Amino acid sequence: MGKALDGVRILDFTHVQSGPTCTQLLAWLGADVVKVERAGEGDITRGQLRDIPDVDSLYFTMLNHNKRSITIDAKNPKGKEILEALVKRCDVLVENFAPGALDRMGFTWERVQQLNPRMIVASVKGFGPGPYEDCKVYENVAQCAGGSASTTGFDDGPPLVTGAQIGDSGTGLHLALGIVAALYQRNTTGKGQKVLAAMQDGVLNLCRVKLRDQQRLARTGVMEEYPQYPNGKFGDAVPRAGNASGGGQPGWILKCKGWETDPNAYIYFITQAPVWKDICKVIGREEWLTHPDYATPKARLPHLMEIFGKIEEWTKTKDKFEAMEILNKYDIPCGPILSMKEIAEEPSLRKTGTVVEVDHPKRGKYLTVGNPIKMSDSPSDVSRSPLLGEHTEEVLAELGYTKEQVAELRSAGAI
Ligand code: CAO
Repeated sequence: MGKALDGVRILDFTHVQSGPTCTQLLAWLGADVVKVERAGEGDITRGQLRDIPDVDSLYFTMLNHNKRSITIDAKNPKGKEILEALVKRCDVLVENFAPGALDRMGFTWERVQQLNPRMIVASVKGFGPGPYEDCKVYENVAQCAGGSASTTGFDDGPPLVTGAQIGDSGTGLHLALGIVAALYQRNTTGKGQKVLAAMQDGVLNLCRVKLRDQQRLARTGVMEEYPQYPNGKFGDAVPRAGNASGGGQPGWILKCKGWETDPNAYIYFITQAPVWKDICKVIGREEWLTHPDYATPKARLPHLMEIFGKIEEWTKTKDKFEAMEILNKYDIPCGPILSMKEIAEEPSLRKTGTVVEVDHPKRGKYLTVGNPIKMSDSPSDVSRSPLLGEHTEEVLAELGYTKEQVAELRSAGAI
């Protein structure tokens, strides 16, 4: 079966996490992704957080599936020639260098356009145009600058970063969408364009409900679904909401049986109004159904923490899976707090290809996250990440280089 992006050629100049997430997705959708790396070290993540000496790290392997790797020294004149040939041949150049690095290599937008007017140049940067546009940025900087950290955590604690890599992987996702849209537009215009996804913007896009709340707070001075209501204080900026639900349905994380020893014996519990009757029944608090403090969603708002405390008395008597089973019978929305160990071992995720076992010639078998986007006519197979420069000769042969020329390039330090 064909793939959605069959025939699309990507010149992949990405490194670390944000850019590689984007090009990995495009590769899973069928694009031919050729990753350019420097000979010797390659993408810095190959050597970071290694669990096996001298073997590409999981950090690298889990972000670079389905790609080919070619080593080119972009600052060597002969290396530059190879890159120019690749620019002419490819549809998209994706990069996430520090600001200005691609220009310093000689690949300005104007030069790329000269070489290939159909080329789409897609970039991740930390910030868009403005005071911080020249800054280098990593994940947590973006989480802090995009509004996530100030709105994550508990009211009495410091700002918190989240484990979900919304700055890097989140921005890579945004960029991938921009690239696919630019490819689509090129069908009618015949021209490439620049695509920029700034990490601050990507994080803010994912935090848009908090900008919603900022405006609600400015207008009303209070947000009734936040844990600060009714006894705490609101300032002039959106406070940290602990585990409160971001939507209109109050929720909280509650202890389950075993919480004393198991850090993940918890469940997320949502007191959705249409199932309130069932919640009261399940936890044995039917008197709440007629009590004026609990009977309606509005009446419950000032008592939410007390209500969750009472529900927790019930959840503490069940393990998280038992609680799920009981609550699901009544369509009460809830979710177990799953550890990474539990996720790695979950058979249904293996079955859908969301968690995949991959074989690597140097590290052996390892687990990775497969393509979370499932398409009925464009299934994704996950193939291992390339070794450094594994496809250099193959790609150069496709560009018309002979074996002798490849040997010359090697002795000139271009590849
Ligand atoms: N041949 C020759 N030179 C190469 C090369 C190649 N194949 N590949 C990279 N280089 C050079 C670049 O040209 C650059 O050189 P100059 O500084 O002389 O122009 C140099 O390598 C370093 O690139 P860099 O500045 O991008 O790398 P860094 O490790 O110093 O910074 C990072 C890393 C991520 C902070 C920076 O790239 C960045 O801010 N990127 C944009 C935002 C981003 O994507 N951040 C998330 C990263 S994922 O956590």
